Amino acid sequence: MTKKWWQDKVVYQIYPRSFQDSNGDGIGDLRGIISKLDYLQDLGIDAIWLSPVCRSPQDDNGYDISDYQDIDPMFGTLEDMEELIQKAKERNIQIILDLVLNHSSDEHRWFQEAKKSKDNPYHDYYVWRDGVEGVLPNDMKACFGGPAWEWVPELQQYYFHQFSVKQPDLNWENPKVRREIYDMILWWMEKGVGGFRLDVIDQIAKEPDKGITGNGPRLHEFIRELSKETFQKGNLITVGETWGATPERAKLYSNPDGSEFSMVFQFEHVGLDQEEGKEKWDLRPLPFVELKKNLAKWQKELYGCGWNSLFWNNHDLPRIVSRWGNDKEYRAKSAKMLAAVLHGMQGTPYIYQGEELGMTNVVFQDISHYRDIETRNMYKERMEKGYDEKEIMRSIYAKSRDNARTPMQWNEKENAGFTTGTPWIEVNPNYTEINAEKEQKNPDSVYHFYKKLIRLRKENSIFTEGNFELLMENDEQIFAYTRTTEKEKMCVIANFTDQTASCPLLQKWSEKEKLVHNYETEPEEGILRPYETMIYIDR
Ligand code: TEU
Ligand code: CA
Repeated sequence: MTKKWWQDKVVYQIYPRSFQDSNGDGIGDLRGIISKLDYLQDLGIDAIWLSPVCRSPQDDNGYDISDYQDIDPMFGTLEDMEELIQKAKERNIQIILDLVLNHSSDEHRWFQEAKKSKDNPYHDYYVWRDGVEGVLPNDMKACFGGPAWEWVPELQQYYFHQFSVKQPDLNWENPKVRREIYDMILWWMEKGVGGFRLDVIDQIAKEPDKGITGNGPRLHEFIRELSKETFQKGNLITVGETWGATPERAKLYSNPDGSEFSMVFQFEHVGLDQEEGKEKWDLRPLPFVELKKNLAKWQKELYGCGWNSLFWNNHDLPRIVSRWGNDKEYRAKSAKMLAAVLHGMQGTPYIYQGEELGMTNVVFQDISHYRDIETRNMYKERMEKGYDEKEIMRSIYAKSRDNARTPMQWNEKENAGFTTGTPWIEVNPNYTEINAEKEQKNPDSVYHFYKKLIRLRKENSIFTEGNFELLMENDEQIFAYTRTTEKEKMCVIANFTDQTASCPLLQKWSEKEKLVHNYETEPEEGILRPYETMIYIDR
């Protein structure tokens, strides 16, 4: 496979409302991001994936868009966006926009029109079924709880929504809808954006009468058309969010011929610590050996015929250091270990804001402090079903999306330097310990470890090209693998536990050049210390 220009890039995800507030209203905004571009340039990232900033009633924090061609006043103006694109470009940073194409807001002009009458030209932009009040077309459920159908008395019809009632699904069967979407994307491309992240793109080809949401029959047909009409006219980085991806499908999404996207987000690994067949709230300990085998499977399957994205975190997931590391006595060590394991693999690394500081999950006293619609709905639903409240809060502490959404911790001043006003969601109280200023000053910090990994990827093509092989696959403590090219071999070794672990690999590798290590001294006699990690290279 010939190398693509974007394959050695590293992406940083910004959740705008929690990144940096510039005007004291407690909500992060575009001018806030502009003021932090130097920070991002110092870190060394190549692109910013910006969670949605378009006009939105914010029912799902911007994933409910009411105007795709305007910026929400809460975040700034179109001019601010143009300035951000420009100023980022000056630092060789591209802006990747988040396209939410499966659904719009119910406050979008299209839906407002669609609701007026069955023969309104916009009616067929959404998915409707005739019916009788109280008798749902079928028993499909929405992702954030409740039925997937909402009754509109004026029309004597139900509309379909896979997410909240304020996120009606767009009807991709309608060619007019698709054309509107393409024109909108071309408009953004003209503004100079560097790419797109496609929200729940594997759910656009739904067929509700057959109970189909993800992976509908026409899915790849729609995506290929979308790609041809838009992305292929530019030189972009595109990534599809696909919860239902198998390796087979991922090869289509990220086909090197460029017919769909550059790469794909797949989520198998982040589902491993939940009870099988249940919800993410139903916790089970991480089956470590399964995690290794799963990541290895994706490395192997896409080698030479597709492209992985590499991530532990995003705005929907808990903080990785709290989840699979140890955010108490080994916070920095385990954060670095997780970083090394991820960045050593083949694919495009995504760093979620604050991950590079080793930011942790938050524990709020009670449900009133939580803002996320998914968390709040689940709490209500489970309380009604009679679950124990302590049990519910335990799930929230482990998995709530708000864990990732507390404000970015910049310094030890009030509100972590995020805002001079009252933040829309409380700051994690550990900001005096964990913040960017402190991390940048300490050469031994998580921040500097990430910075080094990013640089190494640029300097060593083996990170992008090397063939992956999992070692010690049934070992319960060690995550180890090699990457191999014709000329070089690299070995990533990591102890995933807070116990020491014997590692025969050290004998062979410790004589080689060491690229990174999260302890200052050498390990003794082939024993790894808690969360110890190193990357060796044999040139
Ligand atoms: O997420 C897709 C999605 O399926 C999520 O609802 C996911 O199941 C959940 O967050 C896991 O906790 C995307 C966006 O990333 C998310 O923020 C949006 O809420 C969702 O789409 C709807 O647009
Ligand atoms: Ca603001």
